[in-house]
Amino acid sequence: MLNRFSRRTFARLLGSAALAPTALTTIATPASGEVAPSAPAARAFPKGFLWGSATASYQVEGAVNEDGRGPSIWDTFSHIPGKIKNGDTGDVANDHYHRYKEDVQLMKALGLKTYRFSVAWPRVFPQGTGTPNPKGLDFYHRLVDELLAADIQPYCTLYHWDLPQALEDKGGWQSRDTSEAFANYAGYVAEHLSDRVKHFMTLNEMSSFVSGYASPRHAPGLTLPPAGVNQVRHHAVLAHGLGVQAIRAHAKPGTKVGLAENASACVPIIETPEHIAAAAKAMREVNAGYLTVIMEGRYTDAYLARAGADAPKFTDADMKAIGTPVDFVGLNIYTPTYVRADDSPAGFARIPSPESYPHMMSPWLHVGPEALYWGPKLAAQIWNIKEIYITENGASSTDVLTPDGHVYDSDRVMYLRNYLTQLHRAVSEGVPVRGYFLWSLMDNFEWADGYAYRFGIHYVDFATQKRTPKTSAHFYREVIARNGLA
Ligand code: GBH
Repeated sequence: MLNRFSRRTFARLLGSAALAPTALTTIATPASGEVAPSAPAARAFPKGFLWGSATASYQVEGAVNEDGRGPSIWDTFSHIPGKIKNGDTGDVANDHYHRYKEDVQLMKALGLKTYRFSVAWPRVFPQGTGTPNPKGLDFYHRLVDELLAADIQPYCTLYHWDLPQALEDKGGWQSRDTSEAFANYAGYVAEHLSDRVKHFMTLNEMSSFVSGYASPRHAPGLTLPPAGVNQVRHHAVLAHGLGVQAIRAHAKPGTKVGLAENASACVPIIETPEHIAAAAKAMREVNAGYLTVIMEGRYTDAYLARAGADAPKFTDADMKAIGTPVDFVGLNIYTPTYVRADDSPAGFARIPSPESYPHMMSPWLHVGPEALYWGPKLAAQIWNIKEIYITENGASSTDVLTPDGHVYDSDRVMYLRNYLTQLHRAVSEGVPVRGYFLWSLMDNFEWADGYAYRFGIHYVDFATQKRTPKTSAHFYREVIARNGLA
């Protein structure tokens, strides 16, 4: 699996004292006879490719009771005994609310071109609707200013799952009013930040927060019957559509609007024309309740047929709003959905991952680098998308801090190199991927898994809040500096 660069790297690693931040230049400095650093990277990305990293409000901010923030469903949920591994909560998390300047310096040291963060709705509207709380928005003004001073473009997500508890008390995403409330909030934030933020994403991973109404793992932890879940899903896509319209109505001209969606990235099991055609069919149908309805403005016949009597209730006006054209599409891609051609009317079948399938520390995180090729390629083809970002990609690991203060996360480096190689394959063919956001800048609150599963390229000691760059941070810094993989 290791390519030439990595063998060289690891050979050197074995012989070198350590990958200390200073020693790291050792990795970057070519030994005599090797390619000079000024030579173009062997697997170069297009000029101006936006290398970024991502986090989300509840996962990093902490400061849950400060400056008038209202409670969110994740505050409530994480305080229910037994819901989160080790009884963890996001009360303090990475204390990013107070340490954002230091964190922007981490980004700067990496050479990030862009950073994706999310706004906590209950900071801005503590009750979800009604009177805004200026102190809450001030934090994002400070953060955006700090990013711009460091020459890092802010990409802003408006909803990364921290619904104001006051709205949940009135039905949350079961209620259509929540979709309207979201649009109001989104328009308000865009109005105030769009003089400096040029890219907004409405919702992060609709299927993930919709799952909070179908299973006990995510907030609010309800288990509704299928009709209820389908209605929640409809309200999610409706919130997106109304949000796009509200942002356009209130933002400065030139503001771009999209979303960050974990559409299943369908991968043909074998790269032959028949399996590729099956993967394209699957990509539309598997994502019918989310990305497909947003891109097409209608539910597919098969989706409605599958739902039968449990289909969501909707109006023509809803569908028009949902299908409001977006400026870009963000794809969060971690795992592949393998597909094969078959003779069924659908023309495809999904292949579940065998028990033995390689995965990262999170059991769901199956490793399939081709997802980063086929995901954006098929999406661009099917919906004629002109601007795509990989809004998340990354890996969880055990990440042991060695006594000499290093984290040699060779598993994450291998994961990233293999995925980025497939992304390179896509952009080389002209798939319009403009940027990539690595999840995550630093270890953080991993929802139901608490702080046990680490996704960062910076190690965080949650007792001291010390951040330490892992080997993957040094790897990523090299990728960014060379705008390529070797
Ligand atoms: C993203 O979710 C999130 O946007 C981000 O906040 C998160 O930290 C990151 O990825 C890493 O997880 O546990 O079997 O019920 C990734 C997609 C969808 C994966 C929900 C986990 C739950 C599977 N996630 N899924 S299970």
